[in-house]
Amino acid sequence: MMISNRKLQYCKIILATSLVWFLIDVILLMYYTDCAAMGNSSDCNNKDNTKQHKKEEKGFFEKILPKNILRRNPTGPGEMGKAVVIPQDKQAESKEKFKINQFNLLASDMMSLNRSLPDYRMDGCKRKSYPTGLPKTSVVIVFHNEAWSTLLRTVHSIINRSPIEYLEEIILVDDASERDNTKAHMEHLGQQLDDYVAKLPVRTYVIRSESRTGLIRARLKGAAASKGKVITFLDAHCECTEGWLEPLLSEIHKDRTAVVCPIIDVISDDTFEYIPGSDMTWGGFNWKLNFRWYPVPQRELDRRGGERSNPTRTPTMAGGLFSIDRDYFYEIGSYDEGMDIWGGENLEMSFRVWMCGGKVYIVTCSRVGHVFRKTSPYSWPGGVARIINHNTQRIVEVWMDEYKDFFYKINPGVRSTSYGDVKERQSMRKRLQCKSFRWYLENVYPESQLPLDYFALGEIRNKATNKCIDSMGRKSGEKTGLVHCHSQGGNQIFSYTKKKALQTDDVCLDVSAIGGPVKLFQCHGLGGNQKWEYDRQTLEVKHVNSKQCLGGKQNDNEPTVGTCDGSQSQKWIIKDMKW
Ligand code: LR7
Ligand code: MN
Repeated sequence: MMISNRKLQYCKIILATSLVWFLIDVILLMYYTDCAAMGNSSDCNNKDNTKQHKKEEKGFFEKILPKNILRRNPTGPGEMGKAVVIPQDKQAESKEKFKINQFNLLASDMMSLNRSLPDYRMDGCKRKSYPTGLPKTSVVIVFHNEAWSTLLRTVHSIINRSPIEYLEEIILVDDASERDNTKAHMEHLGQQLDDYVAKLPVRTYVIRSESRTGLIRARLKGAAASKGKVITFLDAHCECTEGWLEPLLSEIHKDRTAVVCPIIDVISDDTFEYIPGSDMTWGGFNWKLNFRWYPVPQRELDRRGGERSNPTRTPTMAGGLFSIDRDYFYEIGSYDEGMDIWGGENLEMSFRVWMCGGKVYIVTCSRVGHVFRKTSPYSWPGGVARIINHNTQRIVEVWMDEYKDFFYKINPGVRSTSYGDVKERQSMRKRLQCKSFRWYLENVYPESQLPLDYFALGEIRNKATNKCIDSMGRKSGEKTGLVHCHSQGGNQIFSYTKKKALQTDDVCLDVSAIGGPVKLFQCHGLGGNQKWEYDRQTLEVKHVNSKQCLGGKQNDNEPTVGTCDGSQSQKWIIKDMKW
């Protein structure tokens, strides 16, 4: 085949252009391929700072190359969000180091502080355009004994993936990390950290608390120092992805009473693989007031107009990652200063914001990764239970009105923990003219695990055996127990709800076959296999679908269902029936 001269000329031009582009690529890659685990190396430090001086040049390249190409180093450990593979001869070391932070520290240290991540956003998000002139944010990150590489990767990911004009500053609050002989591996959180962050291209500084205050008061300290129009809180082991900030700021720009969270993706505590989370979950809680993810109900999907890139209204937030207008943060009562160390502040803030006129959103176009740990690495002065019971009682006493019964009855031991004085928080609630908890359940969270109306909240006692139905602390899908009644509540607390479910915590008595078994199953609120008719005259508890009766025999340690026969074994006392 003949190729015309003109075509040949054309090919040459294309070839030459490609070559130039290739060379630019190579040069840039050499420049931006930072040292893996550059952590302590001052070389890398300097390299980072030269970015600042070469800003013009970088700006120029950023215009012609997409950002993610600039930072791509395809061969490094963990790049593009992949799992880090620990070589055979380092396995033992990795296991040993896991204990320090309760995540694979060696894997984190092997990765670049600037590791690349794919752009996980939905198409609908990539197409969105945001107004210019969004409010600036201060980013507040509190930590106690955090690792260098996770902390600095959080900081780098903010700087790398936010429009610089929206970053007021990054404030690191060191909640009295233990830089002493016993915790020599925390030495990096002192002067070394100050020196490192001083050279970053965004104003970043460390505030230190004299003594351990817990994350809630540490955040208050950071917030007090902040200068931005917006405050963004992050945990100290996060990675922000491309375009995470604009959608958050944009929602606050539209409505200053919006408290906005990104989708929280999972960074594996084992391999540091970046695993995108679902945009179809929202925040809820159970009777014990543990925060839980649940599927977004159809009602809310419809409200979003079926467009998944629109923000989801969420009943509660996870707590660690969110942005809020700074003035609004204070207007609405910031945080409860009486809360210690860890836990509960996220539910407290969620209830407060909704009940006092604000909104809580998950902004599905914003994604930030977080290292989820199975256990916590640090100490809990006075014990985990004491701290959590203390904080949780402060929530229920201030916010939950009569619905606090659920919490107390399922946690009978809690009352022995003191929770300090909540008068100030209660009068703040009055001052802000906040709505009732019932209003919250009706309007914000009708799918809640707390039944809005119920006939009873207590034990279910069998007449023949005098034994009680007991969840045995088991999970959804497992059988229920029938054991000696201890009258202490806890696992023997059930609610007979207005929807005629027999519910304890977020599980309901469920029968899916004639003759049983009686299992615990996630409550769906739709009746079906979870609907029971209690007859206060005959004392029978009839499973509506199967028309069989709940029964309990002396030698059985679980309740059964069978043909209704009017025997004592099929009679039950459901105490405290309200209607
Ligand atoms: O005494 C302490 N002082 C601190 O500064 C204890 C902790 N901290 C710091 C800690 O170093 C970390 O940066 O506080 C931050 C949160 O503690 P983590 O990471 O040990 O706990 P977590 O990830 O389980 O925390 C979740 O629940 C907390 C309840 O108080 C907070 O709301 C956290 O911000 C929250 N984290 C998230 O929402 C991220 C997603 C997890 C989920 C669901
Ligand atoms: Mn965390």
